[in-house]
Amino acid sequence: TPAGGLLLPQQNQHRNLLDLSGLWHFQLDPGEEGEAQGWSTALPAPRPIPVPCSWNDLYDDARDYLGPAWYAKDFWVPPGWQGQRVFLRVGSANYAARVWVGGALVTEHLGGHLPFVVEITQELTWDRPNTVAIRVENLQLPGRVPPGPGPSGGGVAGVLGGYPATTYDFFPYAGLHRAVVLYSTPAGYIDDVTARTSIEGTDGVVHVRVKSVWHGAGQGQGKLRLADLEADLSFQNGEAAATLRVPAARLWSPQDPHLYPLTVTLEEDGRVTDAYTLDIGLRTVEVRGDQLLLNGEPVFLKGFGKHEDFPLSGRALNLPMWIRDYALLRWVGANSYRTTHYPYAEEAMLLADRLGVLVINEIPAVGLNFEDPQELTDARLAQCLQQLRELIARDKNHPSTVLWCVANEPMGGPLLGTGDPVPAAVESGLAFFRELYGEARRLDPTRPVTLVGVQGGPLEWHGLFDVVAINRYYGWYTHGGRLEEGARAFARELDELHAMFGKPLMVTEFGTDTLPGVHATPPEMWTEEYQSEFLRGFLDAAAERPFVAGMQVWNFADFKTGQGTSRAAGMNFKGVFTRDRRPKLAAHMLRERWGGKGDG
Ligand code: GCB
Repeated sequence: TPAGGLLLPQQNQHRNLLDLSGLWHFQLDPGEEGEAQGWSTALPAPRPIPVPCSWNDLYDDARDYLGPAWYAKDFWVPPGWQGQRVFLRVGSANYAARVWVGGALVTEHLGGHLPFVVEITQELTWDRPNTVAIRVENLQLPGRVPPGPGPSGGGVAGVLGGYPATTYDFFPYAGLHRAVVLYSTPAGYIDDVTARTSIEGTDGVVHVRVKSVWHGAGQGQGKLRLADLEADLSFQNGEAAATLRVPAARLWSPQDPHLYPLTVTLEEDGRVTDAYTLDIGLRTVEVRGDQLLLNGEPVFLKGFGKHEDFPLSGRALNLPMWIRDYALLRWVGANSYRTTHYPYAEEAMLLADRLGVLVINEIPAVGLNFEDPQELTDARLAQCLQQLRELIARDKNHPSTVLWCVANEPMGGPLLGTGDPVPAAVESGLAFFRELYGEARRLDPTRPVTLVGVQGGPLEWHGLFDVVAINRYYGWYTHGGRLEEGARAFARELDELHAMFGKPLMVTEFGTDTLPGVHATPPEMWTEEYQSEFLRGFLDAAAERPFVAGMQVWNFADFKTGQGTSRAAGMNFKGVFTRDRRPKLAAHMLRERWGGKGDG
């Protein structure tokens, strides 16, 4: 088993990669009989399913299904891989997974949206096909993250109602949402690379730590290479570090998202035995006073909260969707988004690096409620810590990630100002978030960390973080139909929060449900005019306040939710684009305001 690195697998002259995406066998297991019946070697009545894909939109009986389901596929390992170590990497299994190869249980993993890896060299056969079986189970349980509906109800979504019941406001899509790949490495291999960048004068400084797994004594040599720069790596107990200094560096920014390829090699007896290349960006992010700085200059995040959501493919990697979404971000003049409410596909992160998009990168901690019993809170903390470690391991080298976010709208009592937060819940949350904040900074001291707060929620929690991030719906969930009053209440709260914390402040959600094609003047709730005027009012209030470091509209596009009385047709209609990416009136307003360029 690897030491824990989550490097994106790559093909080169030392390593191999085989993507198992495509058609797999699939079977629901409502009676939970698959393990006892040996489904790990063959499914008795399989239907075809694509991987990656959510299962929900494909078969009627799968839509609202909660329970285990099995995926299976036969594969050959290319003969040229013999003598190498072979690993299986699952990009995302939502939610709990167990994996068998050749009928042997090889690993288990809890939590969607993040990859896991297991070495399967010993389990493979070379003279006949191998079988991989993955049991994916998607129960909404209170001790998980995101939690299933618990003793205190269903969080925000509990208030909204909804079927299937969730603590969050999006459809509980499930399945193998990203690629399952096989890859091979030499016996001694590069397991992890951490590149941290700083700026000194006009130099870009790259400090690189490498972890390797050696078949010998854990010592060895290697090299770092970036353009024509080179440094030696000398491993002690599998670890080595070196620093490169790039003179007259071309810094990474949304205006010029320049990437430098960084190559790490291992050597034995002067011969290169393993190599790994990643593209890095030279840039810094920091908070100073009430400003967020990128490369030492104040930066403002214009953009959206998003979802990985599209008809039929559900929450799965959908490259056409991503390419279109990046084109539309450019069209509308946005420079950022938040990965609401879970980590997005690695391909999306690579594109953000390349296209110069700033990402607030969030773990799947949505629907936390600190009125629940302490043992649930403890179980959730353990999972949040695991998800944070996995996310930082996966995404730490992406220049596009400028902020880690450890939770969305944790609850500590009544919602939306209908009562005061509950003191014991606030205390419990303080201990929880102090720990998460500390872990994020320990794992990655180079990026600020935030928590996204709900309207009317406990303000104390924000004090632990580098950036104050808030979701506000004055004019929608409160002050309905009264846009001006809502905007004034919003502006007042901005000033209060600034006086209270003196930190950069971001509005990470603000928006209204908007049925495309429905119009009214004067604006009325649910119409395109109302959305456009609501967003304008919030943007105006923020524009007068230099401590506001970002405005992200909720949402980029309409998205699927559970069924309920407050979500027409099982959709959240707060998108400025429809689910099939057609602009509403607000998209044109934003484009004018944000100086959108290009033709999408
Ligand atoms: C929120 C949540 C988001 C919901 C949104 C809404 O505050 O963070 O997940 O979808 O409100 O539309 O109510």
